[in-house]
Amino acid sequence: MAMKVYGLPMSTNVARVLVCLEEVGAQYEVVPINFSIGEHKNMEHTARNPFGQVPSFQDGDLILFESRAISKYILRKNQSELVKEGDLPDSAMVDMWLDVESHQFDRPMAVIIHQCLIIPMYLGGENDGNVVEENVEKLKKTFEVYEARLSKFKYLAGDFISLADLSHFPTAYYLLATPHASLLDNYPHVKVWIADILARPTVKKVVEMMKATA
Ligand code: GS8
Repeated sequence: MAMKVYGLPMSTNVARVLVCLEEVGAQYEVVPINFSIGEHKNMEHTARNPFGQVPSFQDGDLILFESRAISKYILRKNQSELVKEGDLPDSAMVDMWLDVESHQFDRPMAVIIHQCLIIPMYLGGENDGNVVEENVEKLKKTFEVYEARLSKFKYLAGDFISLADLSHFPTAYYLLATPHASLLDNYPHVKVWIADILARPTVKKVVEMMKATA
């Protein structure tokens, strides 16, 4: 039975899982969850994700939620090099930078995306400039750390691409659509790194799926 991902590809956390499935060449099915009718909060979906969020994921009897945990499961199941399972220090570096992505990049970016893209495009109304500014400042601090790291190594966990890098792609893709894309001009290594990730064939394929459901 094909693995199932519940949610729309346009959701950053769903796209993160999809790129892992593409990386390992898995057979999978995307089951759309319609936010506009509150499908993510119904009993059927909350049985799969008790937080009423997407993604959720099913592989046979195994049901998971949390996109990074799902991503690791898919990559480990397929012995992907993207998690460096066979090397304890390398795998620890992947885990560490994946946590950095989740806590230091995704948090400010989720607010920036909501304020700069979701509110004007889907909800109507104006964003809160102070909230945007506060989160752009947080993002700059993160980018300073990334710039220093990426001036020494090609990728975050070392000189090898990993889940820690790929995990950034959905949110980095949306950053480029906000008025704050030019921020990257101040961080040349980060800019090259993002371009490199977005040029990866699996990422390009998932970006097309994101566009088709936006
Ligand atoms: C976050 C899931 C999430 O916020 C993960 O899977 O990594 N830490 C979790 N999902 C959003 C869609 S954005 O991709 C969501 O479901 N929002 C609806 C809601 O919170 O009601």
